[in-house]
Amino acid sequence: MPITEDPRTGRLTRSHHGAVPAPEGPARAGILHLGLGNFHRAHQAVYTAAAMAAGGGDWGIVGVASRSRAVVDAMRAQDLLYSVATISPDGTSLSIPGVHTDVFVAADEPSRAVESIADPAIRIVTLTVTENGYSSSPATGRLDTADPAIVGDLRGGDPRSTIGQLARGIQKRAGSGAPLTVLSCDNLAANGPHTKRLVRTFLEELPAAEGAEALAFLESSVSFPSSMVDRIVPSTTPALRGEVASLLGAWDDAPVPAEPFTMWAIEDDFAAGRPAWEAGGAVFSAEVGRYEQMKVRLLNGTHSLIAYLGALQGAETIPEAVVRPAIQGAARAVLAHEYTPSIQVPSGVDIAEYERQLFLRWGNTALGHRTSQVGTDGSVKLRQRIPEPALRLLDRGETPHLIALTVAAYLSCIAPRPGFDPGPFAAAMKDAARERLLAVAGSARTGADIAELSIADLQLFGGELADRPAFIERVGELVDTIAHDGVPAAIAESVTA
Ligand code: CS2
Repeated sequence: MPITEDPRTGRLTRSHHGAVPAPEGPARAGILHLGLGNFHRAHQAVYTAAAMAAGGGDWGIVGVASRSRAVVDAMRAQDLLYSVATISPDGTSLSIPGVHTDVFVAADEPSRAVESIADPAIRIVTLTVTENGYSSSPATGRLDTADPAIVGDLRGGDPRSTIGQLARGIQKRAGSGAPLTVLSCDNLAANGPHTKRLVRTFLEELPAAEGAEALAFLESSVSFPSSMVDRIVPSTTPALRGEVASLLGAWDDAPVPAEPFTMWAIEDDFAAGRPAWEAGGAVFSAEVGRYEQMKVRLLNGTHSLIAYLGALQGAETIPEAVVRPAIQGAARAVLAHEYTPSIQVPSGVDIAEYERQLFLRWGNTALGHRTSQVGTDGSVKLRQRIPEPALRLLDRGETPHLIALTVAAYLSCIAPRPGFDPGPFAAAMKDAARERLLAVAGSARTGADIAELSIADLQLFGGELADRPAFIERVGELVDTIAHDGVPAAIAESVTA
């Protein structure tokens, strides 16, 4: 029987008293957050709660969901509260951040995001809109001015894209001149300058009479610090709601599961103040670029490899995948030979310890992080994770065998050749490029065709890898090995190559 709300205990609200009390919450908002997903609720919200507990300040958060109503409805019915369930094999503990002052769905209140960005009381706009949410072209990394949402937002009216919302909000805010910080918290390299470049291009695309003031204001008064965020946060399941209800003694319709590990490295460049996030353990550093590379390659790049190989081998979750000796061997090899040598380790970080932690984190069986979740949106995620370390080896005349295996496993999951069944967990991966890739796979005779069409013709991993025949050839061979001889053979070939 599904576990549902119990009328005797009722919903989580501000008057909830129990082992985990509901906090009072901030009176005023200073932050607008775009992307009210689980990650934000278990990461920035938790740091903000710690910051306000330690140092006060008007740093309440207005959370904006782009389309999805479920979390907004649940939080509204719960005085804007929800619990974070920190899950390890030793057990689950709950906390209630309680830092939101309002939440809304952008599609339901189409002008509100722009109005809020323009409101001088809002001093920081934070973003977790995923790699997919930046409207940048995978081939060039620049604003995709052919993207229908961007085309519409440039034309006028209430913007739908994140970059359109930011640019139109900044345009409106220029009138008051109140400085603003835009803080990207997505897994993108140099996410601060990247976001700024996209917003600037949007404003430059407007007629000069419309964009000039906003462009001047952007340069003088809006800062875009980079940040590296890290915490494994799966989706919410019905089982989690049941477990939380019994621990909390109240029904929470929108709890978030998260691992115990959490990290946030931020460049300290805030135009209008900031919360004391260091109270929650955030690191303010001039080396955020190094932190980003370390995280996006070592954690995320290897995560993708584990997810695609795991799904192809019938593993539903990351811990089920990484416990398999062959997959674990591939993960260790990609770290040792391809990712770790490509980074500059931030000062004070013990890289051997960081890698040891990665395997403990991936192995967290209680968390049940799904391979299909990590494998989703590979076309945009891999673009961030693989090109630079692959190019570094190719430039030295070496082949990045395990990065090639990552791409081959991805293509085998998303665009299987006719006759190859990648299994249900691969089928559950969502990807905006799936249809285009499937069209390619349908006419492909060999792995080489699929590799050529996706990497060179579609430039799925950027323009530079599109020009590297050695890499494309290796990916093609591995697609064939996976289809003919299976995943273990492809791993064995790549690890010993
Ligand atoms: C994962 C990330 O889904 C994915 O692609 O690699 O969401 C990962 O769990 C987080 O970046 C961890 O901080």
